Amino acid sequence: MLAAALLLAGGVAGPPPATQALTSDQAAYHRFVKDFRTVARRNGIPGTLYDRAFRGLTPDPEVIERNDRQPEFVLPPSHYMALAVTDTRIREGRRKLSEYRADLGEIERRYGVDRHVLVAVWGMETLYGTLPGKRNVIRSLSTLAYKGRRSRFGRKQLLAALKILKTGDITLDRMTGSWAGAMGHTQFIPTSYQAYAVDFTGDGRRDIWDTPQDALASTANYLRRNRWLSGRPWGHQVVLPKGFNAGLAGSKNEREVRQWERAGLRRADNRAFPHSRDRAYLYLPAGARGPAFLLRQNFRSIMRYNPAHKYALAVGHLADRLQGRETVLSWPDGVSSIAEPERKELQRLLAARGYDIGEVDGIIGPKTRAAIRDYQKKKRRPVDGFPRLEILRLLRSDASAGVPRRE
Ligand SMILES: [Ca+2]
Repeated sequence: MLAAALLLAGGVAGPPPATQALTSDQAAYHRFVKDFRTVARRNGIPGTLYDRAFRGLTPDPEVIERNDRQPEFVLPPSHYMALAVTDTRIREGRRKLSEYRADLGEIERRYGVDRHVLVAVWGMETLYGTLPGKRNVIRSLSTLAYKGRRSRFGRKQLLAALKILKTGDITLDRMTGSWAGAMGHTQFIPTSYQAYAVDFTGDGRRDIWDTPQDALASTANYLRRNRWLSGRPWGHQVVLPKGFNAGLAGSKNEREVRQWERAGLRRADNRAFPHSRDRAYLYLPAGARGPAFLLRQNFRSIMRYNPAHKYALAVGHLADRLQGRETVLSWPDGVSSIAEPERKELQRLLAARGYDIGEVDGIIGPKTRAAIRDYQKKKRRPVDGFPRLEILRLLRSDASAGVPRRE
């Protein structure tokens, strides 16, 4: 009650909805903020800084919602790649390579990490800084910290975030990030920031929020400190010989590249394997009939950034595309062949059937996915909400047959 009263006295915009659940939620939040102050003080955070950081804060309902939400489905690698390595990301990435040519050259010299990989991480994380997340990091992290399944993570990151504020690298109002507290151009969580962020520009501030050069150098430092090998590729798309034993795939079955060569693997682009004494493992994201990849140490480094194969594969593939290598990725279901014009066509056809898909922009967001799922249900197809070529074909044939719109 007291906390709720304090909350209202704190000048929060508008009274909270009069539900008991929300009131007790906010009371619990304010109890947490009060208790955590002691923890922060013990860790060297001045009380004045703490009070300023929490002034007027309430738990962020969207963070609670995102934290509670179970992933509806997991994107299979083929879909993920198609949505990640887009024409826009390639075009914008090449523009950034040219815009930051000199700085990237210096970052490469200092850290030994390939500029194309750095720009690819930047593109994957925030679309080159255009989607950095605009949430108050202290609010997001304290919302995660006070209850729910990420409260340990939230507490640890919240403390780190307060320490960053104490250093003066960033001001409170500029410390923004994603709902999970990932910050800046290349999305560092506070503890990663503390461990790896660098001041590339030499102005005394490690500014990953507004200085892309600091963010790129910080990412290079992160990768190098996570065992990046200078001058080595992340891996290669490969072609398996006929009758190859797919049981040899998997990260536990690492061997020298030349041993894979002897087993009959060759590169998809027919070039020779460099550094053939390095170790690599075989990855088959869509089974034995899909594309195959030999993954090296630098792939593992990228996975330290985000521990998902498909993420690191998208970074590696995007990096290859940025330097003009046209890797051919063919997937059994042909999904990756759905390019932007087809995605827009798919959206137009769904809209014509009465679905609310938002804007026809070629971006498969929540509304388009929901529409695809509904359509799949009606068509008695597996319901996964993905822009398959098969779905586009069905929509086209429905459209030409004049199938009535949905009610
Ligand atoms: Ca700086």
